[in-house]
Amino acid sequence: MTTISESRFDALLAADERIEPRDEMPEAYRATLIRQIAQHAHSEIIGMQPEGNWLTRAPSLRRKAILLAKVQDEAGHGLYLYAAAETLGVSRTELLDALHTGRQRYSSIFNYPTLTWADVGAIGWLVDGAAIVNQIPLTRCSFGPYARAMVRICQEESFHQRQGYESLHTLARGTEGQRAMAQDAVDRWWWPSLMMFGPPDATSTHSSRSTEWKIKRHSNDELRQRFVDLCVPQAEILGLTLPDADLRWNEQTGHYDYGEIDWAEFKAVLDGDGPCNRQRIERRTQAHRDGQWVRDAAAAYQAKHGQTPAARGTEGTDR
Ligand code: FAQ
Repeated sequence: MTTISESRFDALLAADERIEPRDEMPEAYRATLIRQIAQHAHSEIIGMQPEGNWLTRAPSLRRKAILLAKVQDEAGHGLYLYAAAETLGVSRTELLDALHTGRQRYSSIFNYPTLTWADVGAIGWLVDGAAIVNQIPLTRCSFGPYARAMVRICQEESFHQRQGYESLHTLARGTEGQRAMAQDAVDRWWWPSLMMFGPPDATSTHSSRSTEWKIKRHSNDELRQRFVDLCVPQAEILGLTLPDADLRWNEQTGHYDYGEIDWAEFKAVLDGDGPCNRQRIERRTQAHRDGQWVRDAAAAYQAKHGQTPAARGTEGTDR
């Protein structure tokens, strides 16, 4: 039986209007949004770690300033997304607890190590690049706070993507050693970047419902293909090779064909067995413990003055 609120929800969806936090919504819609937005927020703050690893070793003051700003941007994206999730009636404390205890996920990509400086460029080009392709359609997602967050986040990520590309471009045109380092980084980040789009459509558990609810506008495989098509000419300009012998233009489809993705590796990373899973969560929980005094101070201020300090939201900014 359809209730009145459900039919209003359906009418808003059919009219391509936004669902706002004040609107009644099916519990499953709320739950799937909390899952996705939380996973996205967690990815942003865990994503600070691989790049943060190079802050003290950036090769010049200019590169260091750019990287510092990028890592801080990721923290901002995380906070923005936690705030979007909070509008669905869940607290940031609960979400962080779910991350720390493994009940919620973060993107598989951040379980890979950054072994050289070129990895920072490869993350900007490929990881931010994949994130943008995946997230631009989310600016039209049916849930208002998430869609609006995506507009701002994609703008910043476009900048991140360009600085990564420019950094790799410089290395690729540098000494032989720098070129080799850039190629090695692309070799290691290419396949994990394709995995960021999620499992193949045939095994994607949430896609059909999320599409009906207009959270997802394109399937995982469609967006993955879009990303491949964008990257091939960009790699040619860099003068670097994408590590896939099966990559070739297909006249019939008007797209690049690409090789088999190692889904066993993706599953292993999701199950906690990627190269850096344990290290990432340990670092995150340690940072959370280190930030306890900040949360205590904010709570004491609130108790004394009856209001939240201007720095409300300090929780979760630690890394
Ligand atoms: N990693 O049924 P589907 C960034 C899970 S931010 C881990 O297809 P869905 C910024 C999925 O949760 C990058 N798990 O799922 C940055 C589900 O698990 P469950 C983050 C994954 O939700 C850049 C199961 O597999 N961006 O990069 C992944 O419909 C540089 C079945 O999958 C977003 O999160 C994965 N890659 O589609 C920061 C974008 N893929 O619940 C620092 C928003 C799938 O069955 C440096 N999210 N799973 O246990 C989305 O668009 C969607 O959630 C998808 C997955 C497309 C990721």
